[in-house]
Amino acid sequence: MLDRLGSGLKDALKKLAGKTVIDKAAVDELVRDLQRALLQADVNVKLVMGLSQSIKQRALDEEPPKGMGVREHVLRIVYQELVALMGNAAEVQLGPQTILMAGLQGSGKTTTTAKLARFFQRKGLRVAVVCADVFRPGAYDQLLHLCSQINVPCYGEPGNEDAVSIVKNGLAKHAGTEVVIIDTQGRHALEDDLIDEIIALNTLSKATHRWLVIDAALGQQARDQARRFHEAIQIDGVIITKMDGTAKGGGALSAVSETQSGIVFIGSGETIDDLERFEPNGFISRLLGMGDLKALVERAEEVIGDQDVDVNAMLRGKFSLRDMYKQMEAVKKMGPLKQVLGMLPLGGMDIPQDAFDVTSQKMERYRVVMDSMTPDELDNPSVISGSRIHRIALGAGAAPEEVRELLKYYKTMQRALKGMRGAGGKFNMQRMLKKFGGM
Ligand SMILES: Nc1nc2c(ncn2[C@@H]2O[C@H](COP(=O)(O)OP(=O)(O)OP(=O)(O)O)[C@@H](O)[C@H]2O)c(=O)[nH]1
Ligand SMILES: [Mg+2]
Repeated sequence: MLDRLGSGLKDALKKLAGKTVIDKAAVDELVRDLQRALLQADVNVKLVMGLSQSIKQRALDEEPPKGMGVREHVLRIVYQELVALMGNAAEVQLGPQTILMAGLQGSGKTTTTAKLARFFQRKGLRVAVVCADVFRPGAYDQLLHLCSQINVPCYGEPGNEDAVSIVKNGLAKHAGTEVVIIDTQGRHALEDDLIDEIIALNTLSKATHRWLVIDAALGQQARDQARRFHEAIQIDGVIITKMDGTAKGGGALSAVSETQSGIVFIGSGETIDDLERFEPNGFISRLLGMGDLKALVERAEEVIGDQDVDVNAMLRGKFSLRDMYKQMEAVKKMGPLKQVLGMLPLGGMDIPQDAFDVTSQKMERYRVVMDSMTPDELDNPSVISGSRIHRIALGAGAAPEEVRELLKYYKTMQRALKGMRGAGGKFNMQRMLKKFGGM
């Protein structure tokens, strides 16, 4: 589901990036493309219309902040509006707590209980689970089996039909454990006795959190379910499961975001590790192909912070070998260049593949070659002629071919950066990092 929605949204932004002017017609077209992508993902029509309205209005009425191009401005608005559509993320605390799981039959409660146990275990907390499902045959065995894979104790009393007493005993047994997760029974529909039971379990356990598990395939119906459970036990977090298997995930996500309970996690597969923390910014960034901008900003700042590296050199017309040298040093710290650029919201611009085809070993060789250049050669690579190539090669213990190869790589890089600048309008990396970092 997410792949399809993501590519729909990305295509819309790519189209925008390719436009020569960003006028009303361009914004209208962008909004139409966004609408199509969102509606296909089952997002509620009213929500889509609301989002369209705000994007149009803001794109046309709001002045771009000083120094920001219209393109970046519109992109930023789209990003912000999509994040707003996802609502607030619910809190996850990493401390002692009791979590009560709720949800209809087959929604994924038991699987998610084990996934959560794994999540908290990974955070260094001691976890235990209690099986309070007295409805499904084999419920205890199912949970026990999952928990044995991760060495988490699982309390249950197969045969006992009173969920309340099981939970009471289970909590007593695991009184010293930091995180206790209670798996409960599910029914086909919201029956009264299911609701009565969950209320009783909530009262008895004094649960710190009441998390509702919802199948993404429900689409927009997720809203009613979230509301009903919220009325009963004040759900303070929703987990949407099976996001890997349905085209309706966008509907479930946006429908829940309309309720008072935020989304805490997303289930994206059948194995115990297929659980992702839900965070609207990161989620939308990834959908739009922006990668994790925050992580990039932090990494870039680290690099800029402890080295005298002018990141802008990468993107300025004037890009010398010295800039490339510095950049290689920076990139060594930031990670592969391709990955770094992949994190930037370039709207999926095409950057020539060979600009990245440089292994770290090769970079190291290039550095040695550049170390044998004069300052003038580094600043003005155009002065490097045949005889200089031989001198540089000799000094670096390299073959002249290697020097030529380096110069060729430098030219490819320079062209790629110029291209980026052309396609992205006035593109200033530091400024942009700052801007997106602040969103
Ligand atoms: N693909 C996929 N399957 C999932 C996910 N979460 C759960 N499932 C599957 O959904 C089915 C039902 O999951 P359970 O955890 O047993 O659901 P439940 O809510 O405990 O069901 P009851 O105990 O009957 O109420 C199982 O086959 C799980 O493997 C998910 O995120 N992705
Ligand atoms: Mg179950």
